[in-house]
Amino acid sequence: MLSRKNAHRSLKATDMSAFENIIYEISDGIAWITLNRPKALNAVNTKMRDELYEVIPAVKDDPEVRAAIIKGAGDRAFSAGADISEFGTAPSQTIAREVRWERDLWGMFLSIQKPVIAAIGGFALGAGIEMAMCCDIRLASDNAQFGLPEANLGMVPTAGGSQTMPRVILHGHVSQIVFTADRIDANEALRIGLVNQIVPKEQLLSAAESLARKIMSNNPVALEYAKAAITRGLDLPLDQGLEMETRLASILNSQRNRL
Ligand code: CO8
Repeated sequence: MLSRKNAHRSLKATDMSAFENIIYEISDGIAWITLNRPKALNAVNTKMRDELYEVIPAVKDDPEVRAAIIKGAGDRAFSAGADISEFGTAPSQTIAREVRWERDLWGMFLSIQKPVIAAIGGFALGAGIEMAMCCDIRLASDNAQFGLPEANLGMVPTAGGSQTMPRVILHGHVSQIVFTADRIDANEALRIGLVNQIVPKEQLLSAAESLARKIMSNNPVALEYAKAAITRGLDLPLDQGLEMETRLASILNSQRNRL
């Protein structure tokens, strides 16, 4: 029997048609991941989390996939965060902790070596914005709203946000967003660097696709190495980061010379 890890490797978009809360499609090299619970503003319930856990390795391992775009179904939300109706339903804190450890969804997201774009239309709250922060580039519709409401719920951000957000925007902005639990609009998100660009909501997906295609016109191995340099380097002192950059560049050069 295939281990769960190896089983991921053989998954294709066609195997995932039975998903309930995710739509996974591949079109000309782009994997489209749609968070698909529009009636609940695409809130992340356990089922969606489990389905994402199946989809992300497929994005990582399928050579047909050159870039990914994640979006929400409908026009109201990217995702309104964790499904609050499930809060308090975990069997016990110990089991919940074990499950979370075994299913390090956010770490898995961050380990995708291909370019990943978040197309954020409407609300991106809690786990929603946290998921978008695991992406490389964030495009927002003009009606997007962002926030980490966890403090309001007596929680700290636990879908990686306390660590990923300070790697995207300045510490002071993170503290204000987390401590106040206030929502910010697309203009403020652009001003503080939380998103790369704002586009009219009806153009969000075409803008995300054009950006993905532009990126995909470049060498995929160079993109992979550049992503490694950018993301891993963030956690290294400058001298070690520069060494890593030199190492990656020379590996890439030697591969090119062998061709
Ligand atoms: N969970 C479950 N259902 C939701 C959620 C949610 N997070 N957000 C909205 N919905 C549902 C509503 O219950 C409503 O359903 P129904 O029509 O059946 O009543 C429907 O979506 C539409 O929502 P509203 O009627 O409330 O729409 P409004 O426009 O009035 O308000 C808001 C939109 C402001 C987004 C509001 O719905 C809201 O505040 N939602 C809750 C946001 C929230 O607190 N999210 C949780 C953040 S905490 C978090 O994500 C922790 C992450 C921890 C890691 C978990 C890993 C999986």
